[in-house]
Amino acid sequence: MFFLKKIFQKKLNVDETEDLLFENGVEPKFAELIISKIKDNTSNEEDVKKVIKKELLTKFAEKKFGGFSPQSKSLYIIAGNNGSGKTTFIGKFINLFQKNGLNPAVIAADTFRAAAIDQLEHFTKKFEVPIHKGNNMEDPSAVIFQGIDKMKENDVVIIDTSGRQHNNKNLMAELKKISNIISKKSDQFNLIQTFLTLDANTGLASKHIIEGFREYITLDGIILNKVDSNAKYGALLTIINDFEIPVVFEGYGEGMSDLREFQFEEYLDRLI
Ligand SMILES: Nc1nc2c(ncn2[C@@H]2O[C@H](COP(=O)(O)OP(=O)(O)OP(=O)(O)O)[C@@H](O)[C@H]2O)c(=O)[nH]1
Ligand SMILES: [Mg+2]
Repeated sequence: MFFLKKIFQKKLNVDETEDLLFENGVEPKFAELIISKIKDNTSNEEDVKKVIKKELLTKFAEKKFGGFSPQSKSLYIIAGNNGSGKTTFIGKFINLFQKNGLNPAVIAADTFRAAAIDQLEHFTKKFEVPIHKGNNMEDPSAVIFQGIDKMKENDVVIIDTSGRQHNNKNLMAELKKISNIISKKSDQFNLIQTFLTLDANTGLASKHIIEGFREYITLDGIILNKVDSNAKYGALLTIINDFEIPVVFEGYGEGMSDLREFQFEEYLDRLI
């Protein structure tokens, strides 16, 4: 992050600049674009920043970002790789809905690990929101089906799913089943969305994760977590470029307020 400052302060040459950009998750084609702008405007860091920002803002002008508006009768499925920050995001998400005067409820569809439910319950107790949980090893779809019926009084239903690798066919099929079950309840909701959580440290490998999940379910938004701890923030340029899935939120810490709606220009300000 803030790579231009490093390039100017340390007076990096082209090779060193390239290395720095790659370490930040910037893929070669964007690194080339950035380096060409640095070469054209060697004198002033602020000017270079403006030129690069302008170029990227123009390039991504058609893309959709953020666009989140809390509303009643909505359901969110939170899916993603192991440890990508699903459950923590749900804590932050509950907080956000409550701040907007809505009363969310949670379904714990991760029935594989008791610890996963404990972790989620920590948040539901903290915010005093209802949680529906199944028994150990119960079919997550069945848990969700029952949970939705129990939560008719709640404005928002948030579903925590177990971590899964995108190339695990059984677990991905299970996710598809979850998605199908929920579509049977669609008359109860005005909005049903599936968010994919990504760990910012995953960098460009996130492309494969997105592709893997997309093979099985429709993804309505990306949540990029752990941007506070990451050295690969630049990979988001590629994710935005290659997919038509809006990046909706960024998680930037473990605290319940460490969540912001994604804004592309702010992102560029932090990255460059
Ligand atoms: N620094 C930082 N840590 C985070 C962030 N989000 C989550 N974490 C941490 O990352 C670890 C994994 O987060 P979880 O929320 O448990 O991830 P998960 O996707 O639910 O994990 P599984 O259910 O095991 O697949 C925890 O130690 C969190 O505290 C973030 O935005 N920044
Ligand atoms: Mg979890």
